[in-house]
Amino acid sequence: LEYIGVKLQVEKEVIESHDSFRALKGKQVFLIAATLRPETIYGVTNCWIASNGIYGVYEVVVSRDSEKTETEYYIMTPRAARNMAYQGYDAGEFGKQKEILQLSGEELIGLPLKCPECPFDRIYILPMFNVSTQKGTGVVMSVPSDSPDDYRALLDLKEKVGLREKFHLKNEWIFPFEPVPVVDVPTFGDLSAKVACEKFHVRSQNDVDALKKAKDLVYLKGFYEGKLVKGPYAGQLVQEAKNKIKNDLLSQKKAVVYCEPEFPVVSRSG
Ligand code: ZZB
Repeated sequence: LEYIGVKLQVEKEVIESHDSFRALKGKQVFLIAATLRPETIYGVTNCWIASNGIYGVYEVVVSRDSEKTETEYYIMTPRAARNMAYQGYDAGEFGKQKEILQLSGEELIGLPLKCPECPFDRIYILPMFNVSTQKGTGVVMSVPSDSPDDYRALLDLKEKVGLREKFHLKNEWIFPFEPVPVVDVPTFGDLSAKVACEKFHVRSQNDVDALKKAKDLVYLKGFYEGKLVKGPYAGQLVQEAKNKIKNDLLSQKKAVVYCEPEFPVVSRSG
């Protein structure tokens, strides 16, 4: 399975001031969000991680010549880092990942990020129960306009003060962020995740069966009938624009390719 890994940069001030990032002063640090829908990047509102997951910061050589080597630092699960080390994202030796430090999902919550092409200057890392550490990179870009999981999880955080308290979430990380129309789907409109969640009576992010139905429906509709309404390819069908957006992100170094072998995955962390 081939994902696009979107590079969400941890804000420089955080790297300079945060105690756990001492070893990374002056470095470029990115969370790598695995997506199959790169064309929805224009509607990202936040980044999801598994609060009970284990993550690491990994050193990756991105270019090398006789003068100097250029390195970047990627945050993802150890499992994803191992996979990446076999895909040209190693620290200088094929198949070897170099872990700089480990971080718990909980420590990542609330960090501000810069997301390429996204409508907000900064977005925040938030917890979602349906993020699996056994799939992709364990980091997900949230697009509540087009992903039912994201739509419902963001709404849960807005509606449930208990959830915000449990994870010590600040209002400013959540409330300014509303779904942004990106894809228009005939009969569904431009917030298809909301429509699908209402159609299948999804009441919380724990409603996994209803969420699955909602997701299957909008995946199909969005891909075959969806038309972009945001970004440089607005007006084009998703089918036509998807690969152009993917190639733009890759050539502008805003994303990397991330592959993983196909094997049975569990859909929940833990
Ligand atoms: C942005 C996005 C926008 C996504 C959308 C979906 C949709 P699949 O088919 O289940 O493999 N994802 C990636 N990694 C994880 C993870 N570790 N745990 C939970 N979810 C994960 O789906 C791949 C999608 O699942 C990815 O694409 C990512 O969310 C999420 F409008 O990225 B997507 C109808 C779906 N719409």
